[in-house]
Amino acid sequence: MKFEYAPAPESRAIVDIASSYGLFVDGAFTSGSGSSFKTINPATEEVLAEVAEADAADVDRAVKAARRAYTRVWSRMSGAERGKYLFRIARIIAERSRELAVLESIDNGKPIKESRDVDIPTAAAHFFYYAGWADKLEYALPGNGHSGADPQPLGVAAQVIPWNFPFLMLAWKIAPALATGNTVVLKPAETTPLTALLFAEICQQADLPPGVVNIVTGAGETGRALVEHPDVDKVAFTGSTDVGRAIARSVAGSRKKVTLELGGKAANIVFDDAPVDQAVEGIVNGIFFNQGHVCCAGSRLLVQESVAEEVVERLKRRMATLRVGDPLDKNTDVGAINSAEQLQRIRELAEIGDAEGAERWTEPCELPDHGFWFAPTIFTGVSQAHRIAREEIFGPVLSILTFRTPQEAVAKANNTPYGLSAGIWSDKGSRILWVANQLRAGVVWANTFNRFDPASPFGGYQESGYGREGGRHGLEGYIK
Ligand code: TXE
Repeated sequence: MKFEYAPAPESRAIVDIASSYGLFVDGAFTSGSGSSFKTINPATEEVLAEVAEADAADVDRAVKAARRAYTRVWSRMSGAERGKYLFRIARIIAERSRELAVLESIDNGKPIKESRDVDIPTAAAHFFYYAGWADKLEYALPGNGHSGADPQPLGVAAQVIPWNFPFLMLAWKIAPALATGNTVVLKPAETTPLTALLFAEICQQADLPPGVVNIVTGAGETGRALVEHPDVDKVAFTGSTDVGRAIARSVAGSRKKVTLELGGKAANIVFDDAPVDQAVEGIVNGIFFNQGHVCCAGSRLLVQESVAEEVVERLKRRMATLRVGDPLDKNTDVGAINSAEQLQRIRELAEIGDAEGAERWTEPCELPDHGFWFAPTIFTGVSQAHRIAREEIFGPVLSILTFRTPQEAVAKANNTPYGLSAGIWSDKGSRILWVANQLRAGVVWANTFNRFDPASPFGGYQESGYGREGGRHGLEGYIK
């Protein structure tokens, strides 16, 4: 495994990062209450910008702006007109995709080949997809009365998103909300606010009516003020299970419709008849894509005992070829961990794995002492009782367990409080179908992993949350 850091100044030069940013409220950038926080480049610890921290009064201004825009403009507009704005936003995202990708990699730490080929194009695809829905939802003209069966928007949506896919999560949240006629106040995560602020600029460029999208930056307190605001009709949250639970409690009994997309501990199940090379690629993609900061990461490998040794050996050989380092280098496979806190969490859980008796393996890789880095790591000899087999690590750490029969694989895969995703690797269609039907997971991939499409619904069971995002099902969270 190789660590490589050769700063790529030519890519850095295509983004223009201001020294400070305000909030985006009612179509304009404003300074807010006066407090601010710093966002840093996790690969270097360099301060990128000072960003306004919204307090409850700022959040209230943003919700009021969203309410005004909803009542006066957005809910009165025909779906076809709303669709035009969404198409325009989608086109601008596609046009500015290089700038967005570089900014995302600088603020988040993810490899540029991922932000360039996955995050930003998939975000644009979400806007294109939901733009297409906007004029296919209503049966009566606005103002001419609706039949009781017509889908109606909810009103103002409060949306809180995490740091692992900052721009893509924004698209997952904002595109269906606007298509269905809602207006939005969105809070990006405190470690990755920059692409959401660039999106605010894109809204201006698209001439989106003021107040339809508002961006309030800040940490958990800002998020709390937003989701608890009494004039919010919908809460959409992606983040940790603990915060999701707190939000569900705080809005219980109110009129707010809630969707929660929380953590996961997905099983990636490899049977003895699986195409091994393909499966190894799927394992690597499942856990090392985006440094493992993925709610649906294949963080538990369940491999059939008869092929376990071979699969683990091939996996180690493949891991030896991974390049860890500069997120802006297009050859980088594994970038920086997003924050010092997340790095600490990963280190602690890996140490718990050592203490519990699992065997840690990582290809030697010299990491620098600045920036936040964790080399791709696997644990063998893991049992179901181990904390590294039960808890979400949210880092490039794979726990490997074995099984003998398909029944045992299913029992182990389902032995988790989560239920977001799973992967199956086998050459036998009947086996894939049988296993997929037994798994308690919102998304099941067969002979692939981490595939996303705007037309496919995504979401979990149990402690992975409720509601679906993406596809036709993604509209349901935003209509009455
Ligand atoms: O999440 P938080 P953190 C998991 C993952 C990770 C752990 C902690 O296991 O290690 O959570 O990450 C906002 N009311 N996931 O601490 O705190 C916060 O500002 C309203 C899985 O970063 O949940 C940010 O915008 N909002 C996950 C967002 O919630 C609040 C992705 C997520 O932060 C709030 C991220 C509050 N009381 C972490 N407190 C996934 N499902 O993909 C915080 N926030």
